[in-house]
Amino acid sequence: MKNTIIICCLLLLAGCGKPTATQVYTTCDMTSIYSHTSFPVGVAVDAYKLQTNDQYRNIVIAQFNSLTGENAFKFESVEPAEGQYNWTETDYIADFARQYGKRLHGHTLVWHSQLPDWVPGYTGDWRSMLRDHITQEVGRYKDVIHSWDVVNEAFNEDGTLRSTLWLTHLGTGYIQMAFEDAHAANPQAKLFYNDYNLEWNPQKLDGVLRLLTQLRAAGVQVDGIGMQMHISSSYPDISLAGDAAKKIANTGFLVHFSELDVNMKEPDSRTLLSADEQQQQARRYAAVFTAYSQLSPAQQFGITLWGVSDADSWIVRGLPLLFDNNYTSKPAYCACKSLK
Ligand code: 9MR
Repeated sequence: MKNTIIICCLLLLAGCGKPTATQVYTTCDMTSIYSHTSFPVGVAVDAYKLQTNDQYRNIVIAQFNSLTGENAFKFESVEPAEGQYNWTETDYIADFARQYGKRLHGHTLVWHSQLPDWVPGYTGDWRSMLRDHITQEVGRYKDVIHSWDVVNEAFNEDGTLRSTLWLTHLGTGYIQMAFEDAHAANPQAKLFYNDYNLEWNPQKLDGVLRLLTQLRAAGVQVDGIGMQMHISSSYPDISLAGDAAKKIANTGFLVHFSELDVNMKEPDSRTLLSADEQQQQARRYAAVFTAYSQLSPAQQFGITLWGVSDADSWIVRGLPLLFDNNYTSKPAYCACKSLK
């Protein structure tokens, strides 16, 4: 009897140290998120909000050590008319990064979306047009942007190349051209390919890895892959994302969780999640940060949140970010700082 009691006590004690599936995230101190991780933690920013919204600006300054322009650096914003560049917002973000010593990641040089109206009907030399755009943009921010999403979302879900204007006018070599142009404009910059669903769709990931590996073998500089990580409260299983990230890392590329948010798919127009939903979201964030932290440090480029507060998110009614509409931190914020 005595022995049975001792064994029971030992078993209970052994169980104490194990993380429970129902860990509750409540409050935490407001020290920067990145001081709790061994990798950079970034956020997508908007120049106008940085200028006009103090709460937004203060959170960006205090919490993150890496920035991505959410829309400012896209083709449509930067070159609205052929050869005529608008650097107002990009310069603002670049100056902000310089002033506060934040890493700045460039997003994005070549994408089928957010192209200005003049591009689809362009009748000149597409090769020169692409080169000029990349050379101007990468060259201008050489001192402050040390990494770029050179090509964004160029693959279909089945791993084949997406049919885009770039493919139509420049052929399958356009991805190589873009990486070469970016490298020529800033040989020091780390160059990324960025896409969504890589976290759970192996067909798509394999297509991307096949092409990027070929480019590397041909001597083209390709440094990393951005897994966007627009995930929801239930999908995908984070272990799938962790496996995909390891596969990328094992192929020798840096891994960037480049646009992380956790869509809670609010059916109505509530502006706050219930306590249960907040915990559910927090556990998703904790799992993502944990999976990322398990990558080899040499392959970790960092995790970037796709916006500051729920009010800033591109997802309408998803309440997907770390701060609520009033810029108050959510349990998800504490979950990102709970890495052991
Ligand atoms: O968050 C961005 C949103 O404000 C823009 O309206 C949208 C335009 O397409 O782009 C959003 O960001 C996208 C990113 O540039 C590429 N991956 C998907 C992101 C969400 O749509």
